[in-house]
Amino acid sequence: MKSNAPSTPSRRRWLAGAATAVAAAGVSRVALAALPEAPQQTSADTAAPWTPPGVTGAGRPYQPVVTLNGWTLPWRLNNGVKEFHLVAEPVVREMAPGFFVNMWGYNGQSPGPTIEVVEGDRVRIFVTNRLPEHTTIHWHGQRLPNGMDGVGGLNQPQIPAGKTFVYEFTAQRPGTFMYHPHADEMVQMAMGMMGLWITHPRARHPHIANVQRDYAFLLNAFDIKPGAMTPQVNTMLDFNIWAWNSRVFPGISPLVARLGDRVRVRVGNLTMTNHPIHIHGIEFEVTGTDGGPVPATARWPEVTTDIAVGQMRQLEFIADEPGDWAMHCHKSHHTMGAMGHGVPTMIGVDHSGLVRPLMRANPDYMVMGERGMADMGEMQMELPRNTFPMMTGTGPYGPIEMGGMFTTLKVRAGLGANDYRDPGDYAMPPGTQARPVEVGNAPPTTRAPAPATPSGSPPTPAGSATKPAAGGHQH
Ligand SMILES: [Cu+2]
Repeated sequence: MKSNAPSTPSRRRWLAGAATAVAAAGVSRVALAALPEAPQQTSADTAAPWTPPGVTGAGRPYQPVVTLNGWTLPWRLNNGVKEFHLVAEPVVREMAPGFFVNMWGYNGQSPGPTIEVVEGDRVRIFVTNRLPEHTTIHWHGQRLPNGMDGVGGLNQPQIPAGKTFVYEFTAQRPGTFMYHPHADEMVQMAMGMMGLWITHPRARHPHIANVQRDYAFLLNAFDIKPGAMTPQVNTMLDFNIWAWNSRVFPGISPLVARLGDRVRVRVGNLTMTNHPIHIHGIEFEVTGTDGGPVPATARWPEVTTDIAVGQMRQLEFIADEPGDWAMHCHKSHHTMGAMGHGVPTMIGVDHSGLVRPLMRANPDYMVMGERGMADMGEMQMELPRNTFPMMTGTGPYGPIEMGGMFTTLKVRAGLGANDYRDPGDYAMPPGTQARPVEVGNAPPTTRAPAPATPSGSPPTPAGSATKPAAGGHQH
């Protein structure tokens, strides 16, 4: 029998069983014929949420997750087991329009596709290694047998280049998880190898609300010299490209919500530093971590929440203010591109006398930054090939002066329930926008007089403190 002959269902079942039996030992050529398809995604657009065909899994139907500039990996059902096929391989990711980077990822993209299952599902994941070196996958945050945890050398032999291994376990806890290699981790994660895993609750869960929109993305960072295409993999802290799902603004899709929707945003951090994620216009609560859902009594309102390295946070809010609201990492360097990195500070430096001689030596010489650096957002300076400007993204009123870890939350009335399309710029009701005013003959500003000391007494000399008199103990 030819190994590529169409398999009968019973043969497929038998082979899947055989593949499980040889977990951590490589799958034979014959068994490969029974592998589930490994769909590829080449577009960096946000894919529509994936709804399983005809089946809703082990539990009730769920609101599927929308992975920002990503997609959900389809599965096939094999004797009640959801089977997935991840292929670890070199990919080219377009991080922003015209900015292409050599990465390592899964199934054509970095990050890899989101795996989306229901609590209690039996899950079998085939992992084919098409990298030039060995790899493994660790299922961050999952309850599973020790031999499925994916730490190369500790829990399993590494998956050699060219081989396929299979992982199998039951998705025990509902929540948001991540996956990434636990093999040559520094290099493989610096190259973009990571993905999201969502487990929906099987039944109504006391600490998990129904939401109308459910977004997910990973924070990741790269060190890519301007003009280069391949990240520096040994960088420890000095990254220059700050990304969400390996995309940088203006390459990041907006989060679109219908007015009044309850919105969940799942954010995981696989960079080398923490990221305070800030959303304008609304208040949110952290309703879950990779450790599980947070009871309502333990939540508090926030507009920024810090997401430490290796952590995942679920933010939830009611989208009850229409508009285009900024949403970004609050570390201001993380909303800048590579060209803002390592530029000398020139504020207050008058180097006008130097410009002419410098331009004689270098006709491309430019004066930058002596009045701040806002000009950089407008400047059409010639960039090295294949990078993106220091500040970038343009709104209806000019340059937004943000790139990297930035996007918008677009809240609109009257959207369709499953309409995730960018609704365009927000039309502000008349009279609700900051505007210039004519100040006429405004009086000149004067420096306020120094405050008088109480009852005209001389200021207390530095270093001596007067103990306030305590009531009832006057001396
Ligand atoms: Cu940040």
